[in-house]
Amino acid sequence: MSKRYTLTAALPYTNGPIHIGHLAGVYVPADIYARYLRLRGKEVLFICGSDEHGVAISMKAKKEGITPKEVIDTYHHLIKDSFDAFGISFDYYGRTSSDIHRETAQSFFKKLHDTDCFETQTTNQLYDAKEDQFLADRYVVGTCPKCNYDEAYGDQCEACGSSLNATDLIEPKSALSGETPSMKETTHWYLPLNRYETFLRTWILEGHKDDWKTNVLGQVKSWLDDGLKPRAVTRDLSWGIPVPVPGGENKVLYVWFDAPIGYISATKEWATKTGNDWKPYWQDTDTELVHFIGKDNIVFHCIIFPAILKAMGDYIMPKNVPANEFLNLEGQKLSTSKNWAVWLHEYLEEFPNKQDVLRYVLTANAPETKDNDFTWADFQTRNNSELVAIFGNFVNRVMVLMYKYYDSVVPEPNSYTKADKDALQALSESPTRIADLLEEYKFRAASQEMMQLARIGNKYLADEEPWKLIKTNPERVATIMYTAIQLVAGLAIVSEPFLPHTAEKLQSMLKLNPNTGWEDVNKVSLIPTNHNLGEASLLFEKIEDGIIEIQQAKLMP
Ligand code: B3M
Ligand code: ZN
Repeated sequence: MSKRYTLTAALPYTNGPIHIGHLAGVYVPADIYARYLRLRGKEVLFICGSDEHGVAISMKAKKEGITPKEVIDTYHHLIKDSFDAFGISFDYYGRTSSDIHRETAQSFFKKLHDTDCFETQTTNQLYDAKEDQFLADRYVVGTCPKCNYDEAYGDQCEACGSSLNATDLIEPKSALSGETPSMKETTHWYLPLNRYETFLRTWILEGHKDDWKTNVLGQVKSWLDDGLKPRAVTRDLSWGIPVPVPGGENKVLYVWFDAPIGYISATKEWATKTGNDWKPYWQDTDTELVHFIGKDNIVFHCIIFPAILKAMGDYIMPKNVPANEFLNLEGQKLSTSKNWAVWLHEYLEEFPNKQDVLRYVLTANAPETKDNDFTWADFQTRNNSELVAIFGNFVNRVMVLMYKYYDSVVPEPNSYTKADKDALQALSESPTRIADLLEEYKFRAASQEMMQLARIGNKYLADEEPWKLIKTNPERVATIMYTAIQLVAGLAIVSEPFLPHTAEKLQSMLKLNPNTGWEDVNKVSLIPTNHNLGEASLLFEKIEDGIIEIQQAKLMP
């Protein structure tokens, strides 16, 4: 394991709220990994922030008749607050409209410009004469030349992930007027990605062929095999970071040039606020940099941003980019515009104190290797038959019996049977099993390994039936209850990355020593004899059909 970890999560656009697709694809896995590394005592910097430039925000502002600044302020605070309430444990959450970000992004551009890393090209670009607006990025929609998806944008096709030039689109239409665009000459600065083809091929396709996910390697390989072309990194737009060199008047940085630099500017803001140095997190080869993103962002995090960092010279490359696929909702693609989504801020209002239920369901069904589906029925089943019936039931029975038989003071064990030893063996193995999976970003499997420990505890108690022995064999019951409380304590630790709110509640119920760490779960005596336990309270509650029907009805048009 490395000395230091810089973990980044994709900066959400401030043109709308966060939904379960963002959570499942990016933020829950990133948070699980950050919490796990902290539990292992590692130095972790978990960075995110709002992505506040780009055409999507200008279009939202135009549609709502407000300014882009009003749009970003509304959604920056809504998004940040909902992440906080959900328990996504960023160390810092910045925003790309900040001065420090503008200065950082402009300094990147200026250095690359002054060291001849750019080419300038004067070309004919798509133009909407009616709106007197060049049509870049989401200002133009058309058919993707790669996969024929008919809602591809000027810079990217979200269906196949391809990065596009607007002039590549088939039958382009202005997203502003619906008109077919004309062409107009303009000059931009281009990052010659072709210069980095050999570097990228060696670094990724050879260097990471065994430890990067196949879906990521597959996309990178297809772009490299197609041949990389120079990519415009400036735009004829008004909303964005001004181009800081002569000739850049009325032009701004392409949002995907500036946004990833937002990870670095947010790190600088964090360092200033905490009295730390930002450089080790981005320029020290002892640091492990991991980007958590969705598959539509692979090209920007595996090709374009690494090329920018390579050109800048003294930056580290990401150790991994474990991009997830997409999450669908009730069998259909999540859609902001069609309001076919479960919004995080609404979930938090309608399911207060059930953050961990959604975390668990989104992890257990995570689209790690292929698109996957979220259904409210599955949400209810996972809550009722796993979190309530296994995890919650096991913990509650142990705590209640401890109170009933021993007034919540942990008894002295006597001789162990094979069943006791098997249960304690499973406990001692669980942290390594879970850790091995988390180290490979297999969060679904890791969450099931954690749940398996609860299943083992639940079955152990059901098989040993202490309630039938308490009158005839109290010595045996003492050993059973001592063994069972060790499993409960182990769960309180290994569940923390997945179910942080539940783990916190359970650790205080157990009055667990706050210094108990991941490594301690390997030992048998997590909770010593004569330890005073706290009061039991239910960790989860059943979700009734009616509650689910309300959510399903909300989705119906
Ligand atoms: N704002 C999110 C998206 O493409 C984009 C990520 C930026 S990460 C630097 O939906
Ligand atoms: Zn496509």
